[in-house]
Amino acid sequence: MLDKNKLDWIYNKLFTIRFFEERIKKIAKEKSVPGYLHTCIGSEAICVGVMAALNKDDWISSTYRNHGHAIAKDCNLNQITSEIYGRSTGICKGRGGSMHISDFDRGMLGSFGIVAAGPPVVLGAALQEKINNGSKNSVSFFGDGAIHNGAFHEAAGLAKLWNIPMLFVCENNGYAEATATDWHLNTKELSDISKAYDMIAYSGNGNDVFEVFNLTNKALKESRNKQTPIFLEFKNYRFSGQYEGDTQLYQPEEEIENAKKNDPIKLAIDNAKNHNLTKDDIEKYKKNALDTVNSAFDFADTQPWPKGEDALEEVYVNYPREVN
Ligand SMILES: Cc1ncc(C[n+]2csc(CCOP(=O)(O)OP(=O)(O)O)c2C)c(N)n1
Ligand SMILES: [Mg+2]
Repeated sequence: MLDKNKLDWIYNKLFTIRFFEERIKKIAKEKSVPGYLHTCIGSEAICVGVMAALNKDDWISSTYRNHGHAIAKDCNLNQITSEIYGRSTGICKGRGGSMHISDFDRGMLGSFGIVAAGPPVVLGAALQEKINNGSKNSVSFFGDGAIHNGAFHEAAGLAKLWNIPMLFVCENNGYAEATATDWHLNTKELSDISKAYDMIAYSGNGNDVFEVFNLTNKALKESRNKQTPIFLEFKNYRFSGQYEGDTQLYQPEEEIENAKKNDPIKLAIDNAKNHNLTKDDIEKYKKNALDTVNSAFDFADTQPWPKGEDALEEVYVNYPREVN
């Protein structure tokens, strides 16, 4: 049985991510923030279940569908929201926007708009841990679409060759942009791809936060004991479009309705009684999460914009000339 603090954390995070993304959907319709917005409704159990198995300073990488990973990695919600609003108090000082939330202090090595850009970065972090006898875990999140990208294969091949303990966590949400997974897959099961690298692989129900948590715990231990990478596939469903504004005409209504039966938030609520949680507990989690989300949006909306004269700060190269 999980202890109460862990359960509180898991349920608070699940609701926070869902309410946050629902609010993002609204602001996307209003077109009140710059840039593309991608929501992770349907992925909450993967974000929370994996992060519940990690320590606060473990390394992760994310994708453009990153809000849930950042929230579950305990990045500051006010700063995340400010970043999405492009404000100077954002987690990357408003320079990255929604798709580029990173926070090295919390092990969030980056969110990448480029598909499969994360695995090689996390491989580097994990290699460094191995060389320095470090104890931090290393986990790269990516989508089903990323398994066709060379960067994923390079990272997978090297991780196995160098005996690097790390997790490759694939969120198989049924779609890569408008292409359904069974249209783009050239193996019977997605996780079969790991066979090319003789890599251990497990698949789990990405809608069940407790299954995700248990499988991640098991994989972390095995990966460390055997000094080997492990591929984890979590199956779920992408309720949102590829981006906010996507008409989703390619996702049959019946398919969406069926997937709703396994909505990760619904499953977590159904599961609450098995963890001795009451309806009151659930209501408290919801209220707490909604208050946190509302105050983050209130905060972000009042924050100052970055100053033009700061545009050349914190870039790789500062040119020794005045910019007018
Ligand atoms: C290297 C690269 N190729 C193509 C794209 C365009 N693109 C953006 S999202 C996407 C689909 C990725 O799908 P998946 O990995 O399943 O992630 P999901 O959106 O389902 O979370 C593609 C091909 C890109 N961003 N980067
Ligand atoms: Mg996908």
